[in-house]
Amino acid sequence: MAFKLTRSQYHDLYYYLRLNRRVDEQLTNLYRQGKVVGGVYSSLGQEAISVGTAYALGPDDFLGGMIRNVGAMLVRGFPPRDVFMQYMARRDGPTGGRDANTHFGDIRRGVLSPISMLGELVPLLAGVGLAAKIRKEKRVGLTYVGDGATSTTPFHEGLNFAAVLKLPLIVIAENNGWAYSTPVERQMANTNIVDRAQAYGIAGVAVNGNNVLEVYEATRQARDRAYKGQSPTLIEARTMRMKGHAEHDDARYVPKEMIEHWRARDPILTYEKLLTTRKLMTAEEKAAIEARLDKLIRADVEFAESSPMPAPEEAARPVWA
Ligand SMILES: Cc1ncc(C[n+]2csc(CCOP(=O)(O)OP(=O)(O)O)c2C)c(N)n1
Ligand SMILES: [Mg+2]
Repeated sequence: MAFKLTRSQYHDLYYYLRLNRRVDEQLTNLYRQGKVVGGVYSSLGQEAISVGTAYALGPDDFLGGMIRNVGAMLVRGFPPRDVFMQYMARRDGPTGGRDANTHFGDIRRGVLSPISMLGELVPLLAGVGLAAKIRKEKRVGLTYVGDGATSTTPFHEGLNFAAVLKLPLIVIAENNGWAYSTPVERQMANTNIVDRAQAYGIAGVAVNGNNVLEVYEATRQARDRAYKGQSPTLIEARTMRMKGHAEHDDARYVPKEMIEHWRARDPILTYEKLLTTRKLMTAEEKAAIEARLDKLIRADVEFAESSPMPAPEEAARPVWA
């Protein structure tokens, strides 16, 4: 690794991977208890991408995530209670029950709210890069697209715009094999998304999206490249969507062997093994992290569940139009 991590940074990465997984599991529980308003979009198996990319950013950088990037929001400092309240549409949640799932952000945390229309965050984060360039501020904009989202017009427009102006932009293409029930080979003729970087004339890197250190390293390098005004970067992170599109979808169209193949490459177990082999985390340290998570998740679920539903007359108040 070109960027050396301290022992406590290795632990941070582990903490956020586990936090992402614990929040995901909790959301599934709340959904099955009928407490979630709307769907639950799992990030199971994709945690290393959200965590590794967000952890590689600096405090002044911006990111805009999609529904599976809750891990990135946790790294940027949102507490789990915000995620739980948002999914349950509670009064004290980030949007006070007006929007659902991960559809919230906070400029002070450098987090832009997701946009449902796939690909639209690419021109938006290119705009963040353009503003930074004009103001001569050291700042990069990072966003995510799924394999399906790479077929959209704004993905092309945003990336081409950033390429021509050499804007500080990083686009993470999460190639998880599926866009709803469409497999990647029915989505594109060339399934190497990273090849498109060459067509735009920008830097492109393909990484194992289930290896948090590889994801982190590629993003750190992309950030340096962006700061120097050298080139935007397209990072293709190869992974697998381990559940259906959302909790209501049992993914019966996904071959079982494909799930099994990737289950054996689980990003958290992979990282755990690495930390143990390299003697970077003891069994006691691991247990202490899990105990900290137990406490946090329990307290935040309790807090979220005791937040009331919003008052009906408040519904249209802080809404734009
Ligand atoms: C422009 C646009 N078309 C269609 C949809 C409906 N839609 C939401 S998610 C989704 C699949 C996305 O697949 P992918 O980009 O691979 O992301 P993943 O769900 O795998 O994370 C679709 C078709 C949308 N939100 N926006
Ligand atoms: Mg996909």
